[in-house]
Amino acid sequence: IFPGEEKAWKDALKSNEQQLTNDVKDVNAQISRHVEFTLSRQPFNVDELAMYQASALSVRDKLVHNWNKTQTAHTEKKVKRVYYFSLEFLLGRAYDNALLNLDIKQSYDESLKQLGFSLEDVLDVERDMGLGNGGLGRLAACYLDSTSTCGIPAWGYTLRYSNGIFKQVLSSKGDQVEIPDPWLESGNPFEVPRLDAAVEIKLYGQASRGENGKAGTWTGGTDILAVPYDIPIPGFRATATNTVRAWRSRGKVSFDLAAFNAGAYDAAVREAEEAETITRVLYPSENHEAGKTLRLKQQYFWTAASLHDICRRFRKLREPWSAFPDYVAVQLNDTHPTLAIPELLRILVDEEGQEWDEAWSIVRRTFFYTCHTLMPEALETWSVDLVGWLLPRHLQIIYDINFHFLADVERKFPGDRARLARMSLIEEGSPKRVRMSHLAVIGSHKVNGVAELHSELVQSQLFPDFVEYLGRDHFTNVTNGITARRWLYQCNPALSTLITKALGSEHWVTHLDELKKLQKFAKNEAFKKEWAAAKQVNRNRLCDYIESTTELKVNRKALIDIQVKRIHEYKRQSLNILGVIYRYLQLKKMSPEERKRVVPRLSVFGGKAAPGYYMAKLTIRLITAVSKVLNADEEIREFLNVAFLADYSVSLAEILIPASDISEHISTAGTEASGTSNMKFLLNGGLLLGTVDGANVELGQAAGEENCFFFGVLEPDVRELRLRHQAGQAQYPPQLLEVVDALRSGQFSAGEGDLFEPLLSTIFNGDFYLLSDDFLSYLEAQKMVDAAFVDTSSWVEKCINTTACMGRFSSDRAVQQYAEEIWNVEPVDISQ
Ligand code: GLS
Repeated sequence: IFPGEEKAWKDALKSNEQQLTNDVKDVNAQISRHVEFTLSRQPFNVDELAMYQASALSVRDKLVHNWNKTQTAHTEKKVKRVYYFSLEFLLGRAYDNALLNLDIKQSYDESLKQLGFSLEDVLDVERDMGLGNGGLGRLAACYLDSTSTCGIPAWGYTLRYSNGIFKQVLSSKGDQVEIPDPWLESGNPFEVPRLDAAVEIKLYGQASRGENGKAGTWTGGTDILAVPYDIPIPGFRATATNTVRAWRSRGKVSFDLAAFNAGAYDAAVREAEEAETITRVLYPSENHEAGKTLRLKQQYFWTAASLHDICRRFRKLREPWSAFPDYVAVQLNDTHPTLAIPELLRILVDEEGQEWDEAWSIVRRTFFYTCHTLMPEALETWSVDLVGWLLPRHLQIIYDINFHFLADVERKFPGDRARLARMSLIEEGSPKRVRMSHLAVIGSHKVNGVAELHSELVQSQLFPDFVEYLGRDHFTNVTNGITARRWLYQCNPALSTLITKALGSEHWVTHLDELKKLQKFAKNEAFKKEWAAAKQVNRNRLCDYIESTTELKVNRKALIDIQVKRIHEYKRQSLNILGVIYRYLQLKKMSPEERKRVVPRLSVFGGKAAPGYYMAKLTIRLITAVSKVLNADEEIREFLNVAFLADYSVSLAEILIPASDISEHISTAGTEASGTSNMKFLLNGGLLLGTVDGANVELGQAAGEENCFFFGVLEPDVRELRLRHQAGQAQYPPQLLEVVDALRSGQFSAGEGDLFEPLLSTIFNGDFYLLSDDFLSYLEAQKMVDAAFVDTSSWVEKCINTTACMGRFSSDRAVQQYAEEIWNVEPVDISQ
């Protein structure tokens, strides 16, 4: 396998390996080599950005070394791999994570000191890889981390958006303003461009069916290039290093010379520009037709390029196509990658000459689908006309799948036309639409929900017909998980150090169940003191952050109550802020003496609203308006203050999560599929204030209900309550009306009494998210939080016991469960 002399290669590679050691002197040399030769700079003009780039590149060298070993081992052992298709990978920053996973942070700290820099400042130069929106994207990142740590051969496939999730800033009035995040402006030292491995992807054109399920054709159209950029994902103290491969779109021809020579400069680059647009932004707006087309283009471009890669890898094995599912498991993260199903069929039937039935059987053994929602409207559909225009051959294939599928449904449930209409891949109407979730369900081997309650509701509410048709075994649950590397070890050094000291080693970082052993310290006064001290370090860090980025003055002794997540009506940030207003109104009525007996609060919010989501944006305005009033109220602000932290991101979460005393996960029952920040907060010794929804249920079971604050209506009652609202029979508690009156008086909007009316009117018109039904029990739960917090000793005991029970919520457990129960993929030992 070596071109030229084997010995020459082996000696050279050995010498490279020897240069990767982690003695400080060697690290100095590695970094300075990148300064001198890669950046082509001299020591006198190395600023923090240059030091970040050079030192990060030296870390990348180490990652690449492990990565090559990993890929060689996987190839030699002909292992089965899992391919995680996710339109979002919210990786955050890579540098600190790599230093910790490779156990080289100390050397780099010392080296940078010697070279005249502070590691902390250099780490701060890195920009977040914000290639996602929220929980779904961060889950994908946690799962890749865990596959590497657990030795499971995996690739993540995604798009390399040149603008990730927008940057959120607040206007002087307190409204969300979106600005672009060109995160690649200064390059990304953690990615490896693979310009030689570009793939051609076709769009538009003409298609024809083959006879009797034989090969069809797809001709004409436009070809664009998909160029892969690889990001290595290191395991914790492990050689195994998996990959996230992110595709960038390029024009096949960078510009049209003939048009250019004729002076038509715009036309000369138009085609290339159009191609580049595909990976310009994450989730283009769907408010207009062009946005919808672009989204569908993104989905096809990404899945087709990824499958092309996977098939190329498979062909090298020289195995028959029937063996494809023995080497390949593709996990579809939500419906976004569902076009992979007809695309693989197209490859098998049109390009590889497989018979339809055999091809369909291969497809159904290859794919697995995770559903991440409960909102029927969140299940994607695409207009048939749009699919046919952009992907004419795929539309034929989808119709053919539907033909066979509905014939089979008819065989099983003869004469049930209503059922056929409900289950069809095509929704009748004008225009007709392709139901991507139905295609994902029938084209996959297994469908899973992401928390126990969610998986039950997926079966009973979203896909009951499919449960009857495919059987219960087709559906399963894998409760989400989070990586303890980033979400405790890295983000909370104070608590991690204490835990390691108590447990005697860092073994817990990869075996999170070991935290159970903390229970025996829950009554140990000295340990509790240290625990509380660690929390105070984290609270101080957050308070410093708040005071340096906002105009707020905060009370460092206050109970810190955090709600950070995407802003959405179902997540009910509005319930939280209405509760804050109620608390404020009560504080105003108290005498100074009475106030001193109240537990001081700092309520922290963070999260982005979708740019076109009016009600979510108004909620942000309400939170910032309340924050302004409270902060200006000198007699109240030490007892109650509100901070809205702009531009919530993975890096900001790393500061927020360790600092909470309680965090709020208060969606209307039956609306949040799982939630994952709930797991992160509890792992970091904060307590849960939540509804009986998503993974809160299992978190409560694990931590013990005595350590959580639950409130609110239960899922089975939601329907009935909604009907009652529709019938105008709802009751509005006086506490809520008091808050509404205050808002209508303009007390929080400089006299503009109707500013928040659209938000309030949702409560009085149907109250779909049941704010009025949950308001009193929410206030009660908050009262219990205050009462519990006063008893510091028992509070800390609750926190320790909660953290101790979080083992089950490790993403290591989750990916191992996927590997065993769903993918049938084995871990591989790279050292052998
Ligand atoms: C989401 C759900 O809304 C979350 O409840 C869930 O934790 C997450 C990961 O499973 O997936 N679905 C989605 O579209 N975005 C999410 O964050």
